[in-house]
Amino acid sequence: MSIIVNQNSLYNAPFFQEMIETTTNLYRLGWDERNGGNISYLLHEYELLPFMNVDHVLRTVPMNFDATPLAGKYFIVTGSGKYFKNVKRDPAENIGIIRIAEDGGSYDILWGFESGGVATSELPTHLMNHIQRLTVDPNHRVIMHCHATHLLAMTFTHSLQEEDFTKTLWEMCTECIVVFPDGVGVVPWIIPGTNAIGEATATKMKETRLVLWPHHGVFGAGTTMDEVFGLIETAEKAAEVYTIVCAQGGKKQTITDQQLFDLARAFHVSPREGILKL
Ligand code: 2HA
Ligand code: ZN
Repeated sequence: MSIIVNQNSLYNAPFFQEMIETTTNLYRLGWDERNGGNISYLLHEYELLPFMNVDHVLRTVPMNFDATPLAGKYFIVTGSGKYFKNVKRDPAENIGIIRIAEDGGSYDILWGFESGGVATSELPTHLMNHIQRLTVDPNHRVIMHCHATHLLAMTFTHSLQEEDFTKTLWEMCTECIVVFPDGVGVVPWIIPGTNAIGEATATKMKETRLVLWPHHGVFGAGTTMDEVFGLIETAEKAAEVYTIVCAQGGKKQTITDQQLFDLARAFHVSPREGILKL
C-alpha cells in the first residue's frame, strides 16, 4: 500500500514518525514477535491540532479501572493483537490515537484502529504506569513494553531479587549504572493484561523506570521515545553480555563496587541504595 501524504498529514507528525520507527526497530531486533509488545506515548493537544479534529470521536471504549488522573489526556498507542511488524505498512490498522474520558472510565478513539481494533491489552499497566511516573517526573511521556530476549532469558537463570539483578546488569557494561542508576524493579509472575499486574508494575515505577516481568518481558518509562528505547536497549545489551560471559565460563574479573561508585559520582547519578557494598 502506498501512502500519499500532504504537509499537514498526520503521517508527517514527529510523534507519528517516532512511533513507526520505534515499533519497526523493536520488531527488527526480535523483541516483539507476533503481537508482542506495546507502546503508549502521551501527547499534548497542541501537537495534535495541526493534524486532526480532536472533537471528532470515532468510537468510545469502556475500561474496567479508574484512569481519572489522566482524564482528557491524549495518547498514541499500539493496538491489541496487532503486530509491530505491520505498523509501518499500515499504521491506521495497527495503532491509534485515544483520549481518556473525563470520568476516567473509558477512552475515545480519535484516529486509527481501523477494522474495529482497540488499544493494547496492556492498557491497564500503561495507564497506571503513566499515572505513577507523572507523580515523580512531570516530563514523563512514554511507556514501552517488549520481550527483550536476553533479559527474558535471565529471568530463568538469575536471582530475581532486584538488588542482585540490578548489580549484575550494572557490572556487565560500564554505561549501565549511568543509564539506570535507579536499577530494575521485578514484579512476581502475574497474568498479563490484568489490573493486578498493572498495579504491581506501577508500584515499582515509583522508584525505577525499568520493570521486569519474569518469564515475559520488560517495561520502560521516560520522557522521549529515544530515551526509553535506549534504556531498554542498554539493559538488554547488559543481559546479552551476561549470557555470553556465562557461556564463556563465568567472570574472571569485573567492575568492582568501588569503581561503580566512583563512576556514579563522576556522572553525577545516585545509585540505588543497598546494592553497592563499600
Ligand atoms: O501485547 O506483549 O504483554 C502483547 C503483549 C502482552
Ligand atoms: Zn508482553
